[in-house]
Amino acid sequence: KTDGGVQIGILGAPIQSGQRNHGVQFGPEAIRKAGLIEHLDHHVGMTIKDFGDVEAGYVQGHADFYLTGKTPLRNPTSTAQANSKVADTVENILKSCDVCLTLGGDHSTAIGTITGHARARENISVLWVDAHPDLNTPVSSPSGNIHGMPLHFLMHDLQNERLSIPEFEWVKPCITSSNLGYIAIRDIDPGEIAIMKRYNIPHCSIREIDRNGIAHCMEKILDMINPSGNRPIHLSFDIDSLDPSIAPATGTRVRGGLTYREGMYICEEVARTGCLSAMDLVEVNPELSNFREAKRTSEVAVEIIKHALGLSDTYKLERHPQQTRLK
Ligand code: 6HN
Ligand code: MN
Ligand code: MN
Ligand code: MN
Repeated sequence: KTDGGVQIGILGAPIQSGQRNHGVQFGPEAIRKAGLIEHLDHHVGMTIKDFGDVEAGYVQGHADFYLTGKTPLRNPTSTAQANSKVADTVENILKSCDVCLTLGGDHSTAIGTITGHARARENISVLWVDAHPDLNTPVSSPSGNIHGMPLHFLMHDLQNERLSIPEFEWVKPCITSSNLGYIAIRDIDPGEIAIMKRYNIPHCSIREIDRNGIAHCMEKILDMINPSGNRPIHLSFDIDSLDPSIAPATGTRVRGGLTYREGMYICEEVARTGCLSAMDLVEVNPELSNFREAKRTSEVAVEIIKHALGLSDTYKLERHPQQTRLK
């Protein structure tokens, strides 16, 4: 870091083994092709460093699983091994960069990114923007897909729910219910509702956004997960939080999602905290729609990232000229 500006490290994580749709491993490529680096480059006070893609090493058709009594836990080996590399790489990137941006891949990738982030920085808070809370345990999961379970590996409160899987042993709990917040959730499994209530996990569902508006919701949720205003924020953005009409190329579409501006507003407010320290942009699957829709989804992903990094014009217009960094 030479100019005192913000250094952004970018990592691709083409992980697909956390779910069963082919194509989500092409998310990083699709987002790059939509012009990510070109859009981020040449901004005064910001340097971009592309670290390429992690080797995800998934063998198609290779399906190991654990029987949990109800559904099998799918692909634990591939998912654990790829995420272990993601964790090491994110940790490393954060040694030289202010912000690490990871392009998924499915949302199991957050096991790696949050672990790496928590190793590199103390007291992180996680803002989970998603149609789903991704809080299932192997037993509560209706699908056996690990992308619906990343947070149970990471939360202190849920360690008793973990299966003992040797490949996942490196994952240590690093977040609690007071530093995790949800926004835009609307498709929540019964086991997830029970956990959210038991541990009082901060959330603004899509219904609360309907009722109180996105501005109020962002104020509330940021205040809950980052009351002192100085914790490093991990923004985990699942593209399916947006309405499927805006971001159709994704594996678990849920109607009634965020509008385009609501999605961008969430990111602008994160930028405004000046605390963004790591970000995931996950679940873009260019194979699940036609070419035009896939392109549109990737372009929206680029916009989401730009807004989170404080590069939207609307945000710049409002920003005080004295403010440096992302604030
Ligand atoms: N995602 N709750 C469902 C499940 O299978 O556990 C859906 C999970 C979706 C996960 O979108 O990242
Ligand atoms: Mn998700
Ligand atoms: Mn989701
Ligand atoms: Mn559901």
